[in-house]
Amino acid sequence: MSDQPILKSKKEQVGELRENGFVIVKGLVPPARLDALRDLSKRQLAEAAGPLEFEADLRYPGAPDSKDVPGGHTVRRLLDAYARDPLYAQCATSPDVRGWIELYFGETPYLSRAHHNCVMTKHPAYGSLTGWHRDVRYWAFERDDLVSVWFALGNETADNGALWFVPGSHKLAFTSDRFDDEKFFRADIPENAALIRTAFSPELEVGDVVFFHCNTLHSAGKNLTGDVKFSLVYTYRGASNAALPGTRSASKPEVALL
Ligand SMILES: O=C(O)CCC(=O)C(=O)O
Repeated sequence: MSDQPILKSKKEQVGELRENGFVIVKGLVPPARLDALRDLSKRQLAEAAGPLEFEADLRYPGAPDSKDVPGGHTVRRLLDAYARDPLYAQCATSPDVRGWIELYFGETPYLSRAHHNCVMTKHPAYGSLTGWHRDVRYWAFERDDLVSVWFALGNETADNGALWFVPGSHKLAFTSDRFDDEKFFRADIPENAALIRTAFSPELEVGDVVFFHCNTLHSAGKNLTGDVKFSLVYTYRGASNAALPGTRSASKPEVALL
């Protein structure tokens, strides 16, 4: 028997995304580019290069209460990755990413610069956990059919705050009372808790990429290790699925992946 991993075709990977709501793709980003992206992200974090989102801006569990207390300037996101350095833009629009996402949508993909479009930095101290949610909660497009692409710039495990997903949850219809006022999926409702028990946290190796649907329920824990975790995240839509005029989703020019 061979020890070689079974490599899935792009078509099979897209099928897995459709079926499960997420799929892990290995080796989509060349190692040299990954090293450069990680070094760049570390540098930009050290320089506190703006625009930034701070943990204290969102105050999720584990975050400081304000910017005026210890840890108040812990960065959660290096925002607008696409514009902050050509290296990030190249990654977002690379032929490999475009080819993959085009196969999923079956039409020209567009990169949203209004959603995600950031490097997430999860810190051991003052880094927060993110509750169960669907990414679509604050987005407004003609259809709920967008895909987020998460590039692991280092290894990601449950210990350092990796993502958890509820397989198949992108296909489920929920009444609004299953979510709280901030559109987090309520873990105190028994039916919700039963679904959450089916969640899975894929271990990511540096360079792994997760594609996940905007309706897939996911969460992420705190970083219990000693090192900051870096992940680059972008969101794409198909050409026929426009952002609704006047919404935040339509607030920034998008990038067509031609
Ligand atoms: O890394 C995390 O805390 C999760 C981030 C996330 O799910 C999101 O920003 O939508």
